[in-house]
Amino acid sequence: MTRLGFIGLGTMGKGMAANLVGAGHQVTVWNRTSLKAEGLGASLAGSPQEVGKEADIVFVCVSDTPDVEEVVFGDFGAIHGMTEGDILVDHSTISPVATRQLAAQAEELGVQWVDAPVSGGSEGAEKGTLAVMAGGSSGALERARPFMEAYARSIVHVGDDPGSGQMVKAVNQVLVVLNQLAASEALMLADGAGLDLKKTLAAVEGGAAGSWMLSNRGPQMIERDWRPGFSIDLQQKDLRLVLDAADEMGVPLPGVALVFQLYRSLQTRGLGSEGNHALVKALENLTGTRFGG
Ligand code: NA7
Repeated sequence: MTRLGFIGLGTMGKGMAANLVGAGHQVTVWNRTSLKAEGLGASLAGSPQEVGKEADIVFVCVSDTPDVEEVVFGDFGAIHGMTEGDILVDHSTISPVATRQLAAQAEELGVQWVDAPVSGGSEGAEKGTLAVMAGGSSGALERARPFMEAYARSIVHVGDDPGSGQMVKAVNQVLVVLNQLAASEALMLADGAGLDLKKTLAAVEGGAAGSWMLSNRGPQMIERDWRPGFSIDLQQKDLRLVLDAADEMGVPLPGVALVFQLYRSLQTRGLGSEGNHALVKALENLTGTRFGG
């Protein structure tokens, strides 16, 4: 039986780990805040290193590049417990450039690295319907795939080069935030016109204007429910990665740059922990009006 490990039980990781346990797999977990492992039904390790020792495949889902470096290569990092032939699947969204370096470091120790960021929000993690964009060795991905199917509906190998998955996630985030801006402007217009927002949404979501963002976050926006499926702070971290990558390549992304600044204005107002659909509040702040409710 393949032994699994999971490091990082945040909004995304907890749902994913719960689905692995629910599918009957043997899972050893570690989270910096150990309380979050309660009720999961997995064995709790004392360190990421212990997870590495107890598992053949280690999944990681933490916030940002330095956090992955810490839980994998830090003093008590997972890599120190892993052995040749083990696989590390990184579900965090981090820098594609750093991913190449981390994968090379792991490779030197005989550990294969799959960069496999996800999309689908907390709902996707809980319901097991995430979309995974994976880069790195296809052999390693195929070994991990049957387990990942516990929380993912779509798992696409996008390239053999480490970091390809992270680069596709950058592409994904361009689409996510521009859809979010479109949903925000559209609902502001409908609200300004005095339209029934729920009926407006129902009328347009099935046509060419439909999107996951509109159907899933539109109703939350109308209710002014700003609980995060994905927080503004993490969204902003992703946009920084997108803009850095685009800048390096000389690709202009004017729409993303605008959304980055709008989210920045919300962070400055102390709203970084709200959901990314609170983007509409940046538009409200332009006019001093209040949307929906
Ligand atoms: P959350 O809900 O903010 O969770 C972040 C997780 O990462 C959580 O388990 C954190 O532990 C953990 N974390 C963050 N920094 C560290 C360090 N330095 N060391 C150990 N553990 C750490 O984020 P999401 O679950 O929504 O997203 C996770 C990733 O998927 C992110 O890259 C997204 O962009 C996509 P804590 O519980 O705070 O102790």
